[in-house]
Amino acid sequence: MTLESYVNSYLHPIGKGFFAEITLNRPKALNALSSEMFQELQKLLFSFKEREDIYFLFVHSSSTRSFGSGGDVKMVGQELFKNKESKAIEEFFKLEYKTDYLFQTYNKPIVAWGDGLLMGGGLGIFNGVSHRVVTPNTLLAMPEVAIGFFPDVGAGYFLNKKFQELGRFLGVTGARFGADDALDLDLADYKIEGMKKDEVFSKLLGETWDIGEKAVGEKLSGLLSQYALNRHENDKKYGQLLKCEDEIKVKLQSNDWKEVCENLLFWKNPGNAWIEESLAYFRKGSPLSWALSFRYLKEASTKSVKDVLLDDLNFAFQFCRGEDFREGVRALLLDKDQNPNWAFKAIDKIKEADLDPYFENIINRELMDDYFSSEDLLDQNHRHQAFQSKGSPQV
Ligand code: QUE
Repeated sequence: MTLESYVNSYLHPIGKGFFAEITLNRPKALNALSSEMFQELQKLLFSFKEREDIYFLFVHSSSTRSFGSGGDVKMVGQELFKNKESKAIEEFFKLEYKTDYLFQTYNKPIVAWGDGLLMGGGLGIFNGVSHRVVTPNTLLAMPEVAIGFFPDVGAGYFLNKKFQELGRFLGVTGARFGADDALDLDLADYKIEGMKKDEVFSKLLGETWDIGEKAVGEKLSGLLSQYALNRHENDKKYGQLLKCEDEIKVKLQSNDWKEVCENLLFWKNPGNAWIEESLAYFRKGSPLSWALSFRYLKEASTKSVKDVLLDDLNFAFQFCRGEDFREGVRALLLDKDQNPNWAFKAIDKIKEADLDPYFENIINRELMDDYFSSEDLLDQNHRHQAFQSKGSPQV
């Protein structure tokens, strides 16, 4: 392939068929995912879907530094300064969450090699696949509260899968975590040394895959398990989160966002360096984002992945109308002064009535539901129609 773009693909012939390699290749932006990249990913996933001669997909990054650092929120921030009703923003979030939905519901096994940064939008894609590989160098996070946003890309679904209080701790603080925590919380399936990638790849190329759809997934599981690093058999509390499971649960167990945020703010001397570090990330975030994120994650705990992604779309548009998201992107990613001027300076200034409007529906949910399930690549039927027509009643 001579033309290098942000998303590259290659069909590797094996036996009578192929496996499809997809490479995320925007290393200068640490693979921040743009609208064009989501469109390209959708195009590839749709074209491989119906082909019986494609056994499985392998998604990875051209750089060991990052599988994905997030969505291209720099673009979103820049657009927000021009026009809060920007069509480019509307299209971006529609494309992003539809791509997440496609990965979550794909009909073929997908191996994702999640080395380096695995944050925000990158984690959204990663979490949708059937075979999730992390390495000892993987650094995961849902860091959006730092930019006045919320844990999106299906986090209401995947952070709630196992140990809900621990998942919510990650979403509300933006804490960085590692491969072992990801395995503990069912956010990854295998931990393999990063430098084994070529060896694993060659192994996959040398195998027979003309064995039936179901057997392909099982065979992949077996092969990846052979390369996986063993966890200490007798030490279930291997990751950081499970080591502090009881303490975190006590702080996060309330249903009341204000109580939980205060528990975190006033958590003095936790006696654990990882918790200290996580609380430092938390304190830098937007108080309004803490409150909204906690309530959002809590309410998402019983929802399907599609409902969560449709909620994400609605919530993202609500955040675009507010002030903190634009301010957070400005302070951290555009001007880089690291000094956001948040709408609410403290959690005790926020009232339930400040949160309620964010939970009102402003999208045309039925149309967006259809859009998520359609293979309409050019999006002719859904272009710029995310919103309910002005003045229409809330559904
Ligand atoms: C919180 C975030 C993001 C972030 C930093 C945060 C995020 C994101 C990026 C990012 C990183 C590198 C880039 C880029 C964006 O940083 O979502 O364009 O080149 O995408 O503290 O949520």
